[in-house]
Amino acid sequence: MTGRILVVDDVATNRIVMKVKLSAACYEVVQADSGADALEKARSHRPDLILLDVLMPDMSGLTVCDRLKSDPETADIPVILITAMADKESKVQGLEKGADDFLTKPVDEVALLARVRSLLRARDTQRELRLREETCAELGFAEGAGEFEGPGKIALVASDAGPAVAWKQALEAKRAGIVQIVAQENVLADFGQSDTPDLFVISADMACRNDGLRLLSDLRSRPITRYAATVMVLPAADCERAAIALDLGAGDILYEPVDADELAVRIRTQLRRKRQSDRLRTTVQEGLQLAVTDSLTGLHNRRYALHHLERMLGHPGRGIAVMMLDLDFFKDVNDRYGHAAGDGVLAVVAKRLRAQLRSMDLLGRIGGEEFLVAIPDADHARAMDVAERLRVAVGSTPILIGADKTPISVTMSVGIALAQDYEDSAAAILLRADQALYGSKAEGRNLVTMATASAA
Ligand code: GH3
Ligand code: MG
Repeated sequence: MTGRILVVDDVATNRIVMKVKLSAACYEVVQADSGADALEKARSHRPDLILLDVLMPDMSGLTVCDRLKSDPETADIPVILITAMADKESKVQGLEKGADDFLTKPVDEVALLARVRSLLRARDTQRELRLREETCAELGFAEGAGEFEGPGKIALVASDAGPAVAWKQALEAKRAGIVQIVAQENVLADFGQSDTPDLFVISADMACRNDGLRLLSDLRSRPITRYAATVMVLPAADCERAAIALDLGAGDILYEPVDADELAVRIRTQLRRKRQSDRLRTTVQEGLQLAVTDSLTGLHNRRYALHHLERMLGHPGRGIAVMMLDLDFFKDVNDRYGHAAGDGVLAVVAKRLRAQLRSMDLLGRIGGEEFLVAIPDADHARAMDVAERLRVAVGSTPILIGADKTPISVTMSVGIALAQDYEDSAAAILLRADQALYGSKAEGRNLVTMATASAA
């Protein structure tokens, strides 16, 4: 992994020591020797991460952190505060100002590098999601809904009930979220889709040493809990396993004895980050959904349908029937009942078609009043049978439109082509289906026509 790291310290020796460690791990290092210098370089060099000394003559690291976090240009850059004195007050203060971690000098190299990796990984994910969100936005898809978010659901999994009860009381006193204590053996079995905790606080050691680390891997590998935030609690100064926990995907780590204030701020940060990622992920998923869907009928759109047809044809050994369906004299429907009524008819037609097909069949709206159907595992007889069913489903009963339920009758013509061999390209087979459709139109409409064996 590469990344650019801004090292801020007024003492040159400290900067150089840090630079040696980071360069050895292949990071690019930029240095700043004062608070003012740090603010300037954060903007001009766009680092991926900032290591920030707390005690500096011109400006405290806490102030620098505060300014970085309130400037939209630099707010997203993770910050690790580094200090000689590890008093609780400044630690909690720093975390509240938006710092991602607080390390004490002399900095343990293994712990530092693990923390750097984990923060850069989190940032990469955010970036990727944001990029996709921007793409969705540029393509004109809706923004993710800014719904109200209730309090976070927090699960505590500890070695024995003692510490868990104490954490629970402290977190509830701080209104950190809805807290429950979960027994180690129940964590993986207990949760369904709807009641998955947003965040797990896990002791590294439970019934056996490293049980917490194993549990963390399990949570990260299961679809239901994969995106939950995790905070790992380790014995004091256990930097080595802290590094392992971070590399396994823990969002944050904390050492015993657990300080309630610190736990509460760290949880708040983790929950905030998780919600941001959830929101981005939802937007991206909705955007993707919109990108392949026809908004009037909810069917796959042309782009998706044609692309998917290519893929279906790419799987040899299965007979595939491709059908072009076109409503008859649809222009007349619009002329007579209005365009809105026409839209309503198209939506109902789509529903009727869908109801006749299996989920593995492809159905898309590929033109105004033109649909594409592709059915795997279909021979001549079955294709004719399905097409006939579709034709009847659309044309046999009038469609009731509007508040007064105006009955509108439409019929549909169908052209079918069977994929002849593996070489049959989507374009060739669509052409044959289209020619067959033209045949149905020429013969009087409301008909199904099968393309002759080969038009080639
Ligand atoms: P044919 O039987 O030969 O297919 O006759 P037709 O009138 O259906 O065919 P034509 O291609 O002449 O006209 C298609 C009409 O479909 C024209 C257009 O007004 C209508 N149409 C296309 N897309 C939409 C749509 O999204 N909504 C509505 N309401 N009408 C549409
Ligand atoms: Mg038509």
